[in-house]
Amino acid sequence: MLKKLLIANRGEIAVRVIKTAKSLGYRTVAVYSEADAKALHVELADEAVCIGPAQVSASYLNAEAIIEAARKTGADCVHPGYGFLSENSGFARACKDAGLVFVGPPEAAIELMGSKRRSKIAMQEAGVPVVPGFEGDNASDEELINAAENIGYPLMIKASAGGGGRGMRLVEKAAELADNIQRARSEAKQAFGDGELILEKAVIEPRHIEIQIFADQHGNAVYLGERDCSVQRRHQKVVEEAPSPFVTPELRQAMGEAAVKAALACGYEGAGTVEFLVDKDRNFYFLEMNTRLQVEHPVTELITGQDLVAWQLSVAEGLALPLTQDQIQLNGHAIEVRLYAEDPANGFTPQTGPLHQFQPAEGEGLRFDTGVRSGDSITPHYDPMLAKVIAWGANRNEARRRLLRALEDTTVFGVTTNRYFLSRIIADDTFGEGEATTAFLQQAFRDDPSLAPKDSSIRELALAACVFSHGNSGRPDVRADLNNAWSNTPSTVSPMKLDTGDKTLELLVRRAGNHVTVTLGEEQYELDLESMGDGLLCIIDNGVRQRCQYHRQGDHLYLQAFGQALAVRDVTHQPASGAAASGSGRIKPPWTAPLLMFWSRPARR
Ligand code: MV4
Repeated sequence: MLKKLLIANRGEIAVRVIKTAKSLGYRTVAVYSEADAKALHVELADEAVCIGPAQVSASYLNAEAIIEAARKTGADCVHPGYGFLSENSGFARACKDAGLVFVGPPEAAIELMGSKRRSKIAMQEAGVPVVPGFEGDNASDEELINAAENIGYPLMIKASAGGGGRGMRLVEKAAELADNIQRARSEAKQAFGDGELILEKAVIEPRHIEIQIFADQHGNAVYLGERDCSVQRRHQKVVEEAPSPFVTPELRQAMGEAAVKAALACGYEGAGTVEFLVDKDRNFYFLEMNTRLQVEHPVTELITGQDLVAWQLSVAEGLALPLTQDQIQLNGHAIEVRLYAEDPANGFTPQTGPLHQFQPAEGEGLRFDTGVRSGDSITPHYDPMLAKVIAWGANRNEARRRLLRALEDTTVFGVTTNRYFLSRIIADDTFGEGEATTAFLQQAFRDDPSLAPKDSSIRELALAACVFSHGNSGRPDVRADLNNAWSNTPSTVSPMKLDTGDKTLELLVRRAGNHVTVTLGEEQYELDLESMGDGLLCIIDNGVRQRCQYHRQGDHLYLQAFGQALAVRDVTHQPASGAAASGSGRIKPPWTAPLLMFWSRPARR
């Protein structure tokens, strides 16, 4: 009987695994780097061992330190999560040698699937369709060039040791072949220490559809439907869903059976994913097999009602699969998006810094898988994914609607995120029709407003002005306060300077009772302030009552309104930059005393 599980990972997947392990009665051991001492996965585990400094090569990739942590704590099994050492056959072997059960497939299967060339040959022999091409052993340039004549164009050159789009080149015509082979070869040597290349006919605008499989130690294997991961950006998955809107019951069965054949052919055990390219005529081709639990496994869990981590632990312990193929039923539709601390308007640059507030939305059919909470910092050491936001619905549009609401109602204050970009994709008509291929983001979506820097609207700025001018942050009883302090003061006009990061804007804020008029250059915007407090601002805009969330930290304000986020700083009282900025720092505001009383009322505390 297995009793104590060490989770050789961090972040949301460590948290995810710990939750199931605990619920099944396992003791859990977290490992962590010095940068993660206060991380959620460490807090949730029963025991935790520091395995080294922040950089991954010294901690989460440090197999020896991890195995030593297992020995010290008496763990009897190791879950590798995804990434890091999860597909490292040497680590699987080292676990076994140390007397630990590796919650994953046998080393030989990991190793085989690590070679594009060998896995393709093995799959072809097992009767799994593969993309027509050439898989010669350590083929020379000349052999590749000769083989290309029979394949035709366009074709793909792929590094045998590559994967996930790395070491791949598209060649449109024969004249470009030799040069591309040379480049691909030297890149592959550089990146993987192995220059072996294969050739494949290029599939045009394919869909990426993968099959979740499970196998046990008794020769049983099943498939748990597919996931459509066609919406990708530079080989990074952005949206994943199950079932695929493109897959018919017949195609599902054919792909599922092919994936099971793939698993049985390589002596597989545990959770695996067989990736396929699917062309517009619904021909499918084996691409690669991932020998780990994948990031996007929750969508499969939501439509099958199964806990895949529980399945993994059960298979690792030697039990037979919990269900037979005909007991596996798909119910409804699930869509996952990856919420990242990154800036889509600036080339998706990763964002770091304090996460002042992170409040997942709540609602029917929603699941958040996350490894962070308010107060954590997003550091440059690790992947800046904040959460996987997953919605289930009885049908696809119900899942889309719930996911959109979840994205709009989740607050992330402190770092820029891809939240608006994700919302735009889920709301998109092409995506809605189920017509997004792997080319979608690059083609139909390339000019989307979420990908360009945007000036703050006067509407957003007016909301910010309301919060700042009210002079306090987060008290629950501001409605009463508003009525007293605002309604009874005479009408006031005051200037306000807001720094939106790339520019400083000068507003004029006029107030009469709860009626606020904001002017920015030629533009003017009016609203009635209804209530404010507890991070919620309620206004009436043209007769419509609206709510928006905010978080204030001194003169910094984070605001989420109308589906978009805004971070601004009140610089009204800041000294002008340059010579005037020297000295005490604070300069006297230029306006008169009665205004000052109202606008600069000190925060209570
Ligand atoms: C291909 C292909 C077209 N034809 N192979 C990219 C990731 C890597 N796993 C394989 N990839 C591709 N291989 C042939 N023969 C197109 C892609 C591809 C792709 C595949 C899946 C998801 C997104 C993609 C985006 C661009 C290209």
